[in-house]
Amino acid sequence: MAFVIDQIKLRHIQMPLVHFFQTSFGRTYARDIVLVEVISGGVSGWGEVTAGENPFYNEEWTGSVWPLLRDYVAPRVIGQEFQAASEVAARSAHIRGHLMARGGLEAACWDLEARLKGIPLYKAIGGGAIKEIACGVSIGIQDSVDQLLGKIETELNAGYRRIKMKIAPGWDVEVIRAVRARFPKVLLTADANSAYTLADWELLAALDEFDLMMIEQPLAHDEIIDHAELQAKLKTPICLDECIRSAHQAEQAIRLGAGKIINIKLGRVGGFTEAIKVHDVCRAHGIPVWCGGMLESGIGRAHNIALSTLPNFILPGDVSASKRYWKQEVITTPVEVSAHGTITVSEGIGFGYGIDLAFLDSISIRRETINKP
Ligand code: OSB
Ligand code: MG
Repeated sequence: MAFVIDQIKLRHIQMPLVHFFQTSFGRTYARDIVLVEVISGGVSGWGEVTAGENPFYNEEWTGSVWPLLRDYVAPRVIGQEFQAASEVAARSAHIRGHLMARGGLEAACWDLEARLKGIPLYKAIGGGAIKEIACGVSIGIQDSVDQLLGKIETELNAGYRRIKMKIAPGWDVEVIRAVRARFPKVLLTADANSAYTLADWELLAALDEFDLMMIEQPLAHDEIIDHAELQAKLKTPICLDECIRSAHQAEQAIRLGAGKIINIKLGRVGGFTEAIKVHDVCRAHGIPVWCGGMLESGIGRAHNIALSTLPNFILPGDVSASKRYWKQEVITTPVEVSAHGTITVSEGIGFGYGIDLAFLDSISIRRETINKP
């Protein structure tokens, strides 16, 4: 369905996390999130930019997103006629990197298209093969092993199907040993967020004894070749996160044997159009995928749920209940997870949840409207 973007609204919100989240690259207490609203004929589509507060997961951060969208992406899309949301990403393909900023706007256009058609977002992207999303949780580095064990117990009692724990040098082999001893049967994974190098391969190989479902992005954020070398030395499957930014890179990584699983994040690959391509490449090669998370508000969370309905999202993802992150949500009905660890996809129009505009306004610290010239 053709549309012209009349207006783009950027909004920077601040939301404290219920519990800090620590990875190998740092600790986060509160999120600073840029939301993108694209408006066509009075209908709004919403997207969330998944960049972090600092350029530590990748090169983007909350502060880089705003000028990139305002000065480089908005002028290329505003007033343009698009036949479909799938055409939007190509309009900013000349920009190097900044995929999360570009992806936030692209995802907003898919939501807009779904709303203009009066259908749920998951249908607009060609999803719906899966209607009950299997959920895992990602648990950050804690102040003590006891705290970690307590958190894992809480999440398992809540019904989550897979536990991912963050690891880093000094919080790895012995911590995983303690977790495995306490929870011998649980589906367990470890995410290093690029904290190791190939020189650490013996330490990583020592994790083989714990029967991890996968180890996520052990090596550098931009490294595929070293992951291939490492995978050849490990029994544990490697799952790639940071280093897969496109379907082409996914294809290269698969060809080299750099991993056996890929985590797809909407923002990291620049939006739905590329995420679907990554999904399709993996599916064609028999590589299972799962949906990663970036501590999203309800808007990004709802987009992740839509994405997770594509058929190759075989493994439990990092998309979990709103209440694990937020005291109050930006969507009118928080995302909930059933006692058997699933999210039921919403049949509502667009991303399928209402937006609490009054609450959004109350947590917005910066807003800017870009109009058609
Ligand atoms: O590597 O998956 C990651 C959070 C921030 C940055 C990177 C990652 C994560 C998570 C959290 O693991 C997943 C979530 O609960 O949203
Ligand atoms: Mg990860």
